[in-house]
Parts: sequence; structure tokens; C-alpha cells
Amino acid sequence: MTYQRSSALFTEAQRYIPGGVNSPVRAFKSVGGVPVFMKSANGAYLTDEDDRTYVDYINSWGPAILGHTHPAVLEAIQKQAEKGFSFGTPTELETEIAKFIVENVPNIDQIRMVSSGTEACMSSIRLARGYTRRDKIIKFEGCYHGHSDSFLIKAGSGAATFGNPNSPGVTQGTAKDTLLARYNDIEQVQDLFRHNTGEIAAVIIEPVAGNMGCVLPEHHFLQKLRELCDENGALLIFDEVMTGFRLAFGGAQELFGVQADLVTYGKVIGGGLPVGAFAGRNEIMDHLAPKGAVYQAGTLSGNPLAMRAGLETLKLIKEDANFFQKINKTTETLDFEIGKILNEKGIQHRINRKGSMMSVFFHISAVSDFDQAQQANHSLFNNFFHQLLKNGIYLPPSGYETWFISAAITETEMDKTLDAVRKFEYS
Ligand code: KE4
Repeated sequence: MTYQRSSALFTEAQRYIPGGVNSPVRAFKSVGGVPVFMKSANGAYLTDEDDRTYVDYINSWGPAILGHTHPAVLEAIQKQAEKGFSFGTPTELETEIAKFIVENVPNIDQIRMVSSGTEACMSSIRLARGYTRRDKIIKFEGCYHGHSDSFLIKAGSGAATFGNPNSPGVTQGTAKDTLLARYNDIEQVQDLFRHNTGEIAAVIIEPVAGNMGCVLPEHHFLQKLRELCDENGALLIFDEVMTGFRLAFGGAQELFGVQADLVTYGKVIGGGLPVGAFAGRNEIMDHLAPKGAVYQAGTLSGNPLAMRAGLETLKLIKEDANFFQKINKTTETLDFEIGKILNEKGIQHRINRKGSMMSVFFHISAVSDFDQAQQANHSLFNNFFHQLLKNGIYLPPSGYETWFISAAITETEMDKTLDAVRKFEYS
């Protein structure tokens, strides 16, 4: 399979853009080969610059939960664009989407819009530190909360993919305030609280991790984190950039019945345009400027185009009473059928799945933390990735990423996917 046009475009891109990409994980560094340049997307499909189409299991890393260019969202964006792109003033539309979210997501009174998941997570940590007047945070190895300095310590996603989970440029002064625990290890969290009494502002977690591959919280882990935060006067932050409006409309808070103090959003909330957000109860959010002293700002925060794309996407999800049941059923079927084929081939693997998030680890035992995710056979995954790519299936180009299933995936796309898995040959 030659990717002639992508190869030529990648060579040119590397002349002007570091590594030829505007986000490292797109560069295929982990899986090897030339990153495929896409020129369009529609429904469940991507089309590359060599006019090949692929069933898409990235969906822009989560935003395209409806499938690409949903007609109703497209029309809404077009109409909004005719009124202007961004004003830098308050607009009614920002209140409309904020009200819609606050009224449909548990345990939040206010929400602040930003332009990325990184901004949302970075701002939530600053707010937690300002509110508690404490400096330290606890994050979990393999979790990724965007690329702000406090989080690039044993981070997941692209940082894990390239084996530089501790990025150069993050100062010791910053790193010392980020404490690390193993995902699903409540005893380690207890120890950290015991050895840093009164110093921990917050625990931040992906309630279902998607950046070390898909890794699920074990029995009551999230509830026990809630109890530890309450006992120690720390805030619990759910990073729902991936899980928000994907696991349920109320996200992981609704699904697991555990209340976080702050929740961060991204991806689906913007419907494919740049939106992030963070939300919480009045007593915490009132500390944010201009009402409170904790400063946070953004030129394009809440801009009308992105708000319209997000609001229309969220309304379409909310209006479909069976939306989550359908995409979860699709994901369950893919899990079961892919597993059956890999078993028939005698390939040791584990598939972790929650809702419409799943990933395949080529590993003999369960994967419930970053160490176990790292022990999986990633070269076999890379082989699997390229063989599926050759057969028209586009998976996330790293074993440290979750697949995102969209509502546009039907029997047809599942059959194409299973045919490609059946053709997978491994040495
Ligand atoms: P962004 O700044 O990339 O919008 O969001 C950062 C972020 C925060 N929290 C979670 C749980 C996330 O998954 C992300 C971003 N996810 C990656 C995919 N693993 C984005 C892809 C990329 O880096 O290009």
C-alpha cells in the first residue's frame, strides 16, 4: 500500500511544522510509517489524500461522537457563521449552552468555557489551589490531562507513546507539587495524603482512563477517592474531557454515581470545534475572576461558532433517548466479535471497554494500570494497526489510546472492521 500523496505532504509539512504535525500523536511515531493525511470526513468515514476511505475509530479523538459533519450541526454552524465568527463580548448563546449543560449534568452550578481540554484541566488545578490555598496535586500514572506543566509527569497519550512521560522543560519547582499514584491503587493515595497532610489541593483523575489505552476504575475506586478527599479537605477533579457526554449525558458522575468537586470537559462539548470547559458548585466556581481572585481568561473562550457546534451536538445527543444504548451496543458487539476472531487466531489479548470507549491490549493478563499497559505487546499492536489501516480501518495510531465509537458506525462498518481483523496475519 503506497501513501504517495501523504508521503509527499508529510515531507513538505516537516519543513514548516515541527515533526510535520500540530499534535505529536498524529505523527505515527509509535506505529511507524507515514502519517496518513486526510482531506475530508463524513459520517463514519475519513478520506485520505490518495482518495482512500477508512472507517474512523478516532473521530478526532472523541469530538465526532455523532459521526463527522452531521447535517444538522453543519447547517447550524453555517447559519451561525453568517452572523460573525468571534466577538470577544458576552453573547446570549454562551448562556444558552451553559444553562443547558448545568441543567442536564449532575452536581454543577456554573461552567466556564475555554478552548481546549488542556486549558480546562490547567484552569481547574489553579482554581483548586486557589480555593484550598494548597499547592500539591495527585495525578495517576498513565493519565493525561493535557500538556500544561503540572501534568507532564508520567503522563499518558502522546507522552507515553514517545516514552517521554516527564517532558523536558518542566521545572523541578513544578514537578515537586505533582504527586503520582498508580491507577486503582487506593492505598498509595492514602499514603500520599498521610505524608502530605494539609498540603494536597486536589486529586485529578480520568474516571475511565483513555490515555494509557482504555483502563477502568476497579470496584468502588472512585468512591474511595471521594471519601479520601473529603477526609483530607482536598477537591476531587474528574477529567471528563473524554468521558463527558460520552459515557452518559452526565458523564462519569452520572454513570458511577460519584460526585466530583470540579469536572473538566473537551472534545464532544465542542462538536469538533475548539471547546473545553470546567464546571463545579457555586462555592468553588465563585472564586474565579472576575467574581473571585483566581485568574483565568481566553480570547476565543465561548466564541459563537464553537458554542453553536457544541450546543447542537449536545442537543442531538440529549434528544435521542437511545443514543448511549446504541453506541454502547455497537462497542459491545465490536468487543465481542473482535475478541472471538483473535481467540480463533490464538492471539493473547485483552479488550477493555466502557460505554463507547474500548482498546485492544495484546497482553496475557488484565490491564488495570499504566505498568500493565506498558507490558502489553505494542509492536504487535503496531502490526495490527497497519494491517487494519491497509484494509480501510483507521484506529488510533498508538496502543496507549482508546478507540472512540461514533453513532455513525452501523452493521456495514462493523462488518468491514471484522473482515479486516480476520485478515490480520501475525508472525
Ligand atoms: P486537548 O488540550 O488535547 O484538547 O485535551 C487534553 C486532554 C485532557 N484530558 C484528557 C482525558 C484527554 O484525553 C485530553 C486529550 N486527549 C488526547 C487523546 N489521547 C488528544 C489527542 C492529541 O493530543 O492530539
